[in-house]
Amino acid sequence: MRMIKESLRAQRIETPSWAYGNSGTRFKVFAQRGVPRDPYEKIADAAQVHAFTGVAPTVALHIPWDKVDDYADLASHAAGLGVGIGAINSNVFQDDDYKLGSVTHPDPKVRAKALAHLLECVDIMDATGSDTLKLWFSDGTNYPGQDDIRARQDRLAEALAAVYQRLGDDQRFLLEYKLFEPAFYMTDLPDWGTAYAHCVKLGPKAQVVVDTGHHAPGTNIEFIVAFLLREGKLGGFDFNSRFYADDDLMVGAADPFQLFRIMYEVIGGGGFTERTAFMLDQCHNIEPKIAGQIRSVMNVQEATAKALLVDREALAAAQRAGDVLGANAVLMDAYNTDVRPLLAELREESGLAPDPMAAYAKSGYFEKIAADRVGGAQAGWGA
Ligand code: PSV
Ligand code: MN
Ligand code: MN
Repeated sequence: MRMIKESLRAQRIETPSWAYGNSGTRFKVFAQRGVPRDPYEKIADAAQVHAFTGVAPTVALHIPWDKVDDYADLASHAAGLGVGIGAINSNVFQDDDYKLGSVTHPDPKVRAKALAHLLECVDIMDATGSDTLKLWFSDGTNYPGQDDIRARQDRLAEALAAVYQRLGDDQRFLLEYKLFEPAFYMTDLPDWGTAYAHCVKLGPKAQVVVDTGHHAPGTNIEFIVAFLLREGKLGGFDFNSRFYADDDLMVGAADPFQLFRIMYEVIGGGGFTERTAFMLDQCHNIEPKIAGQIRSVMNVQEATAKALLVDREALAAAQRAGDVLGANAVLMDAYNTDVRPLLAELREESGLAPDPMAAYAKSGYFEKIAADRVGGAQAGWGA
């Protein structure tokens, strides 16, 4: 139990700046009271999540949603609040120029513009001390014949190589794939295999990030995790839940068992280290933002605790003996354990309140920001 507690205490979960702003669907963005008006306030909210959970010490930025004049100043603001800047997320999907793609666009001028943005993101990493760049491309086509699939792969490879060249010694990029949306016929980076192949060609500073909402229904995500870890190519996660498509709901809400299975593979595959980025990529359309993030962090902690509880010796023995039911029972025993008392105890041992949700509600922070902040900003996504 001591080892399990130590592992849980060392866990690091990164929250996304865009989770704190107003968001919604393409039908409606619901404005909430108290949402941040600028990146400085988003970071202040992220610091609250860390203050009550103790395991969320970094916040990811999305550029240009979090554009500021002085990124070093933003990083020191974060440090002053007890958090750091995590992954820098690029954005080559919201300009009119990108209608037919960004780095895969048929027009070299648009490709050059997209690449310049990606390189600017590395400059922002330098200024903030971030070591991780996250690349997601909305590139793809809507109709067969619209553009040449292989030529687009060549253009993608060229851009990725240029970004890779620009990375410093301690920096890396995480390449994100997504099955579909906004492109509906063909996506240029649709799956882990495509992302993996590009990363393998480039080298160790290119790794794959698994966004749990980016797969076809029924996909065995833990298999992907196990495979990528085995190849040294799992860079991290964008955690969220989905019922249908890229729903961006709170992680562990739709399928806590899947989250447990993923964490089980992470731990077994040696991925439970600081080299794996455990990030949330969620939008809270109808629920309160900070509380939604706290709940999500707790869901990841619970899945992790259960995965750590698996009796791996008993499991290996059952597997060696070909005991199908016995092996499954070992896994299910861990999953069915109520780990909430363990986590409450752990928090108290670290000087935190045992129930972060209740402690945050009691803190009065929400009432304060609701009174202070008028006209909060949109997250940028889901408009
Ligand atoms: C795309 O759906 C995505 O998952 C990428 O990570 C984006 O940067 C993010 O959503 C924005 O919410
Ligand atoms: Mn994502
Ligand atoms: Mn997504």
